[in-house]
This record gives sequence, C-alpha cells and structure tokens, in this order.
Amino acid sequence: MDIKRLIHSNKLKFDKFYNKILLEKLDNSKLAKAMKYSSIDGGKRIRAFLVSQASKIVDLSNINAMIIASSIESIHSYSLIHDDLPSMDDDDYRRGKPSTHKKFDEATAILAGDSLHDLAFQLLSGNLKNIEAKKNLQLINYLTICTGYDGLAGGQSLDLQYENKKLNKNKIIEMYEKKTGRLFEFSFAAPFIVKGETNQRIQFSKNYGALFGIIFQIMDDLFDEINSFEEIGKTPGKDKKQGKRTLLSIIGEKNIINFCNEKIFNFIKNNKNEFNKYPILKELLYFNIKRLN
Ligand code: GRG
Repeated sequence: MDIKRLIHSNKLKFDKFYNKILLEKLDNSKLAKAMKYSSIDGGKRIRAFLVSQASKIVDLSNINAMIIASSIESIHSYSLIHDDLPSMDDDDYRRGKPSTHKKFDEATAILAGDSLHDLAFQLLSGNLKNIEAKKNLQLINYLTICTGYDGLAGGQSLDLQYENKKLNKNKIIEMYEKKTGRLFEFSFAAPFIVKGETNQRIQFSKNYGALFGIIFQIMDDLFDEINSFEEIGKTPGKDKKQGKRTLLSIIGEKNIINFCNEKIFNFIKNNKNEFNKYPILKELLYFNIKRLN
C-alpha cells in the first residue's frame, strides 16, 4: 500500500473542505489574514489522515470526520504559530515560508494562534451531525485535556524547561507524550468516541494514536538534525543549537530506530485482533519510521 499517496490524496480532500470553512468564516482583517496564512493548505495533514483512517474503521460519516479533522488541524496550526515565537522555539520559518510573527508581527501571531484555538472549539461544538449533546460534550472535554496543561501546553512547557538539562529517557518520553502524542491520540480516538465504541476499543484507539505521536516526534527530531530547509520547511539543526533534549541526543540515531521498532512490535503483539482486522494500522506505524519529513 502506498501510504504516502493515501496521505496526499486525503490532504487534497481535507484542504478543500477546510479552506472553504476558513474562507467563509474569515474576513480580510489583519487577524483573519494571519489565521489564513498559517493554516490554509498548511502542512502534511497527518493528523487529518489519522482521523480519516479511524473514521473508516468505525464507519463515521465523512462530514463528521472532516469537522473533527478541521478542529484538530486548527489546534495544530495554533501550536505551530506559538511554537515559532521568540519566547518559545524562536524560528523565522515554518512550512517553507516566514513564520507568522515574521510575516505579520508578534502580537498578531499570538492572536492568530489564540483565534485558531477558539475556532477549533467552535467547529467541534456546533457542527457535528447526529451526535447526542452529552457525547459532543465528552469529546470537547477530551480535546481540552489533550491541549491543556496535561497535553500540548504542558509538554511545551517541559520542552522549554528541559533545555540544556541532563535528563533520562523517561522524562523525554513523558514530554513527547504531552507535546505531540496527545493531539495524535485525540485524532485517532475521536471517531471511536463519537461512534460510541466499547471502552476497550476506545482505549486501544487512544494508545494507537499516542504511540503514533511519540514515534512521529522522535522522527521529527531526527529530521531536524539530518534534513535540509527544503525538506523540513524550517531552520534545520536548531535543536542542537538550542540545547534541546531529545531522545536522539540521549541514545543516538541507531537506538532511536530500535526503540521505535520495539515499541511497535510490542504494541502489535498486545493488540493482535485490531491489527489482524486492519492491516493498514501496522503499515502506518512502520511508515512513520520510514517517512522522510
Ligand atoms: C496549547 C495548543 C497549545 C499550544 C501551545 C506551542 C505549544 C503550546 C505547543 C507546541 C507543541 C509542538 C510544536 C509540538 C511539535 C509537534 C510537531 C512534530 C510538529 C510538526 O508537525 P507536522 O510535521 O507539521 O505534522 P505540518 O507542517 O506537516 O503540519
């Protein structure tokens, strides 16, 4: 199966849907322009792809899958805008073009990030079809957990605190689980929650998404070190310069690949039923190690 092609074709469908929402909802104010600049056609849309794969498994409608993915990609763009700010990871480039605070200004970038965050909750709270209010609330509550102090924001805080510190592997993995893993966890689990799957299956979907996210971050760190600006769309080699603590910096390239392979192997072994039924899930996990950016 050509996973790269599947991801790209999903990105084209998703971008069409998401761009329409943004263009309909946003005017031509400075803030709206900054929001569109940072999110329209943005990035690989891997999180949207995870939503689509989970939605296929549980037979969630295309419209609900697209709304969930739009909400997640809004949060993701928000996190990237804030991540690039001088007070955070301080990068002048993102997705191959000047980062939002460089293209506009810092205040506008902060507000564009905030507004994309709010847009995510606006989308998720008023647009899902055929969903009970209680379940919708449960979903929104779960997204707040994945983005807040126990998720993205908490992970980002650890990432900043850990710069130049001596740390063990577990601390780094905990930081990855929050900073990157939780939004992937939400991406894969949200369709299972909306469709009212069993607690056991919902737990599987959360674990799958979280594992995918941790591996995604481990590889992202490697690409920062070995890939070019053209490949990653932002300044390469910054982690080392900024004293970022990554799994790569602690155990080296060969060991991070072994670490990922071992994690995948054990997870598949413990969840044979799901993997036997949906072979693409295995391929996706291994694709994550082999992808180039
Ligand atoms: C509370 C939402 C929120 C954010 C504030 C700034 C911040 C706290 C969190 C940042 C977390 C962060 C930047 C994690 C990195 C995750 C990551 C691997 C980003 C790159 O994702 P890709 O490769 O990017 O999917 P594209 O551009 O393809 O979408």
